[in-house]
Amino acid sequence: QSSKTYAQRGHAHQHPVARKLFEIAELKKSNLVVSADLEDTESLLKCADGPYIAVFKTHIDVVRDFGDATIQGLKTLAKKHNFMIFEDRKLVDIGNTVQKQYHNGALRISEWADIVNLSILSGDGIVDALTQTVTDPGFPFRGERGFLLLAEMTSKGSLATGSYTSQCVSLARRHPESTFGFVATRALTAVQPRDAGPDEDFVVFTTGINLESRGDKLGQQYQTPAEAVGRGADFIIAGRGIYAAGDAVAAAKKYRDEGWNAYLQRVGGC
Ligand code: UP6
Repeated sequence: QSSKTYAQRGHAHQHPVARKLFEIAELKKSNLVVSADLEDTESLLKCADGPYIAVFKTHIDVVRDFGDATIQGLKTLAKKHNFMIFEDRKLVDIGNTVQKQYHNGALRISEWADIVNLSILSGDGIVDALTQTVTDPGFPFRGERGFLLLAEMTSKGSLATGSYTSQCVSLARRHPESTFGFVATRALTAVQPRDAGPDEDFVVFTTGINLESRGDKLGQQYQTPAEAVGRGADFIIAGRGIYAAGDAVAAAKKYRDEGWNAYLQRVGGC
């Protein structure tokens, strides 16, 4: 895990999305990702309309009235509050298919999501294909889009372990122009460290964050912000802990403060 500050990492990072992400985190003193698994545009946008969020994570295919108003609303709020948008789409298919799912298509992910995540179950092809899409001279958001690999999962019995996880690290190392980090439960720098480049700095997003609960009835497993950051999370992702709380704004502030204090402790800032 990194003991450098977000400011230091932001200055040095080769990926523009990671640079912007660290800049936002530093400015807003927030490493909080709100996972807004809400099912209509109005609730989704209401959840995004707050000051504590560094990244707003969506599952856009659960929004029953998804359309232009959803996209415009998200973009306007991202500008107003200075946060990035992460579509948790977990793309997984062959290269030719994911290109269509990511760019254009029904969800128009490339148009509004700064970040999207991929599962590498299908092998290298998915990362090759989407890297081609975002680096194509005709792609309208060149330099503004980045990928995370889904290297581990928080659900009980997850198969994203062992060699699957180390393959994610190897693949990310081969695609620094598009891929800047992982969704994982811990820092993965210790995975095959001999292969690591000198300036390697993967950004770790950790799901399954909750202050009140250790899990749900469907196999989700939680850790606290402090536990996650202590294991190497750079950005903590909380869903129901925030949006299902009585006062979601107060809950967001609480998670923001916990995540930020844990980060300060890790980098020796308090
Ligand atoms: N998510 C996980 N675990 C993973 C990957 N993704 O929980 O390994 C996603 C879920 C959900 C969010 O799809 O959007 O993170 C967790 O929500 P919760 O905090 O309400 O459990």
